Amino acid sequence: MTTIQFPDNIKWGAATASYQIEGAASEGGRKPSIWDVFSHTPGKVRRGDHGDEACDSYHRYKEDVQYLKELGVDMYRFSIAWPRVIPNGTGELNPEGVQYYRNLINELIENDIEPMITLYHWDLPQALQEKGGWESRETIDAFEAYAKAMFEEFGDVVSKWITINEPWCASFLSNYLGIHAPGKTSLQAGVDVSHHLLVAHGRAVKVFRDVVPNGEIGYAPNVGWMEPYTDRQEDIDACKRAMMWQKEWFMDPVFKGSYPEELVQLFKKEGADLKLVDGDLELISQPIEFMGINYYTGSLGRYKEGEGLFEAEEIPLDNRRTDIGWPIYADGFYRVLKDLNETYGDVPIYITENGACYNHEEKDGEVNDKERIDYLKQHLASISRVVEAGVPIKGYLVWSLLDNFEWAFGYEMRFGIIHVNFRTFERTPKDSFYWYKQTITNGWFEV
Ligand code: IFM
Repeated sequence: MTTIQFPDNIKWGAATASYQIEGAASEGGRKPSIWDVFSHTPGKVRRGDHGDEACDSYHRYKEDVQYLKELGVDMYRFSIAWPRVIPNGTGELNPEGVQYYRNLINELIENDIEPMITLYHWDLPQALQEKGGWESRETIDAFEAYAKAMFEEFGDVVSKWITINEPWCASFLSNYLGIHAPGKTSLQAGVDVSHHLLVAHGRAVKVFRDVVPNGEIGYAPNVGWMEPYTDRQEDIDACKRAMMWQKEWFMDPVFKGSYPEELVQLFKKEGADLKLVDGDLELISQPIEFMGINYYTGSLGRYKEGEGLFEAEEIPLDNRRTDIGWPIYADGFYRVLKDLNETYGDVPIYITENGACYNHEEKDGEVNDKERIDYLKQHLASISRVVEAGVPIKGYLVWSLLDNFEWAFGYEMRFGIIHVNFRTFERTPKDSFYWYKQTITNGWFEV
């Protein structure tokens, strides 16, 4: 047996997002987001699933907080639904929507759990989409006003904030690959949205300094890892290009104040221009307190002529995949964190998401999800290694507290450490819940 140990000061947590868990889509003054519209469009989400009811957390948040308390976490990361608090995207605050989050925050604090708020986890008010959505710079202004209002409402009791979750998904997956809302398939739209999201991040950070002077703010990009298949230069270059799409494109502007020129030129060759306005890069690159990292998967990569934008062919390390089909690559987690630290320096890191999709069902009040425990053990072992290597990891938040609406996969794909029956909304903690609880209590586990 080997003991995998964590420092005493590491913060443990769990994460969710508004559209994935809240439900109550048309209650309390909430108006539609782009995900309401997208999920109700036939053919966009498996089985026609949608977030109308989701996990019904809007009504069951107290029960969910009790599970967090039982789990023993230090932090809970959740997102605010912009269309719940500002239903039209701009204008008046909706007091009922604001009250819901105030209640949730109070409940967390009363139970000694620190809230970590994400401002944008993809549920853009549909009213803004109708005016151009993130392709329009007006949405940046709207986001700044929304962020300011939330800082003013909650900044006195919540100190940790995340501006944008997974900007790669909210831009390229949603506007170039067409898989997420709003479902566009234009590279120019992907590039425009990616840049506007980063400017919106910068504008929110600027306001945050005035409104919550002692708070901590960051953002949460998703990164995978691609390890060259051989040490042939063409494989190394192909992996570098593919990684650049998630890593350098979304991190260089924030930490270096520039976009990677190689990718700017590659997009240009494909007919998509990066449109910078004076002052954008200064805004985007304002100092932040932490980087949030979401990691799930990785692979080997080999150069293949004509393969996608980057001529990089993805080759799984072996045949181990989670139920959503993503290759398992725990060592990639170590490598990507090490690499980020070497590239951007000692920026404090929260692992804002990491977890696995396994679709075990509940049987006699139990869910035996050994595979998820194995996945968590391997990935947490990578965290322990990278901490020992000197990378400043401040916290780890498992994705997710609950099985929930997994976007284009609907409810078929389960990431929770708590099973949810989507007919009755009954919650059943899985074996992984108890394993994680034990790990939090001990600060170590054995392999
Ligand atoms: O469910 C998502 C989450 O909303 C964003 N990060 C990845 C998770 C699993 O796909």
